[in-house]
Amino acid sequence: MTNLAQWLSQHAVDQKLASVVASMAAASVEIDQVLRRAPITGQIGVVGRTNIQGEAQKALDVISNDVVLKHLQDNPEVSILVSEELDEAVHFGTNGPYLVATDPLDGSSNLDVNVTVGTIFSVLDAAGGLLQKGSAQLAAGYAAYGPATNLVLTFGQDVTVFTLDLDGDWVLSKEGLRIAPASEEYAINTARERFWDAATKGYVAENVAGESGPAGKRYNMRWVGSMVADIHRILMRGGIFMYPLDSETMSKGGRLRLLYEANPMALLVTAAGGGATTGRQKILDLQPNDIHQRVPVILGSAEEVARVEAWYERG
Ligand code: AHM
Ligand code: MG
Repeated sequence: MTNLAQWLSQHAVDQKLASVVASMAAASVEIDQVLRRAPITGQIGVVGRTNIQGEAQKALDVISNDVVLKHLQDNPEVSILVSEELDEAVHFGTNGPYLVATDPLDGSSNLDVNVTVGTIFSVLDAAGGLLQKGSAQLAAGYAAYGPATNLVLTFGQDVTVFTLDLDGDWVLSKEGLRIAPASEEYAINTARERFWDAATKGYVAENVAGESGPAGKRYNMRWVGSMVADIHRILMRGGIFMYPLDSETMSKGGRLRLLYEANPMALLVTAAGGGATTGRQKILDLQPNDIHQRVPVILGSAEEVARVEAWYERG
């Protein structure tokens, strides 16, 4: 069995960068332990505050953010932290070469029902400043807290999966993960259909038509409502995840956030051979203009993403 520390040293990952990934992995172990006991400790529910996105913060959002903050503050290689739960970027006052952008606990509306949630992170060169394109990411990953807790990691080339052992060790479980190019599964919040644009409507209608429509095959729909859980399923067995720009999210630019949701997931999916687009532009090529900027997100199996892009080209 190979653990994360051994894997990082075997793959000659720069030691400073490896330490940042190790800090996020250690924070995720701690968050995992908090989540597993939350119904006992009573750490469920909202804290009565909203974050800068105007969303109610859950107790576990705040706790998870504090855990990540503590681990990164203790790592001299990190000088800047951007978090979904913090209005402003935090400058640690060190010369650490790295910036970390994170959603400490994504999918937190699922917490009270014990559904998989996750910690998403992106590592960038701090010298490049706060607003860097996703293509500049040096590493990205997420921890998915489910029946098993997984750490899914990329340095831009390959995707590697680790599983949390009972003694708190991340054990290597899969290397060279590839997303199946073809799939019969799509994930989108269909309750938003009335807000959709023509491309989204057209693509989903083809899928719903199944074998009797132009797609020529039957589809299934799966939507957890927790991005980490949906993307994890797609990385494991193919599919497409869509949170497109629609008439309701238009004024905000989309639903999901570029720096700590879309970009790290786009790097992972792309490194696994999939596609990641807004519909009109590659997510990794977007120039951010705000640390909490929102964007449309369409990612997953290459053939499905190409079909959606073709719909956008038509319109
Ligand atoms: P969060 O960061 O506040 O948890 O929001 C992100 C979540 C994603 O995990 C999920 O894909 C999406 O928002 C669900 O949105 P909706 O409730 O509109 O289906
Ligand atoms: Mg989130």
